[in-house]
Amino acid sequence: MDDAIGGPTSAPLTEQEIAQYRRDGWVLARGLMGPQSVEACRAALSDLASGRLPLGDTVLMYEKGVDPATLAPEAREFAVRKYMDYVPASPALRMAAMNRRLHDLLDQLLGRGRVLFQEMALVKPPRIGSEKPWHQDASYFRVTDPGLIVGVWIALDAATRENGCMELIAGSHLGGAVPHEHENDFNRCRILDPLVARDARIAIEMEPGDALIFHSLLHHYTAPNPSPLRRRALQFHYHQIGAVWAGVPEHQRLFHFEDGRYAGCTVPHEPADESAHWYRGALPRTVLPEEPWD
Ligand SMILES: O=C(O)CCC(=O)C(=O)O
Repeated sequence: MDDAIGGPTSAPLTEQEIAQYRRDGWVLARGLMGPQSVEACRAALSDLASGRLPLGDTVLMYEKGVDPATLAPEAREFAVRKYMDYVPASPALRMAAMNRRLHDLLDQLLGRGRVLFQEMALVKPPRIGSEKPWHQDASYFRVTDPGLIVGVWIALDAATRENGCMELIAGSHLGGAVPHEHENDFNRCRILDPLVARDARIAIEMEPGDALIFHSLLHHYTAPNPSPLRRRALQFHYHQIGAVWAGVPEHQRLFHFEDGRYAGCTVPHEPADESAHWYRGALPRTVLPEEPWD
């Protein structure tokens, strides 16, 4: 792929790649994590799901309709959709978030000094992995300047069209914040259908250890996983130091319908049961870069 940085490497981004991030809202860092680190992250996720590693503050969310109490510990990782707040649970997962190679690239794009404020592992299980509708990540964060936020999505398995790789619309971040509708189902929220330029979508197929770096206003989506293949990924969100976190009124200035009503994803748009949504603000994890293991 032309947009690849190429090989397991600590090479800096080229001027073309920096320009691509500004113009298209994304850039791909091939081989950001080596095989040993990838394997250690996979093992840590598996250990968290099965109980071999204490969960601590880590939260597991399962695919809809799954009752984890009915599953043997070893089977749980094949029904989990999402892990949250896992960085302190394992040195491998912390390393992935603090990887010096990654932060050198982010320094080039955004300048120095940032905070890890959200960490998720998105593990679309074989056959039952559900879709993530088209959205802008900034719709989930009550920040006033989405340009100070960057998302990093790291493949732990090969991510392909078959098992639900990332799809995106290059340049869509330049259109600013667009209204989202809340499904009043747990944190499911989507860009209003006519505003998604589906014909221009591109699928970003990735190998384990590759990282997609993307702007928080980029329109993106992942399809369901009907295949027998796993599709595990780590996703980190960082904000630059000084980014302002605010309330719903400030977020509403960015995300609103034509009539001014709130159209972000941090509260449901209709009255909904407590269990249907969760806004938990930002984690305060200062980035202290660490040398990658491989
Ligand atoms: O990995 C996925 O399936 C979805 C990732 C994503 O776009 C998100 O959680 O914001």
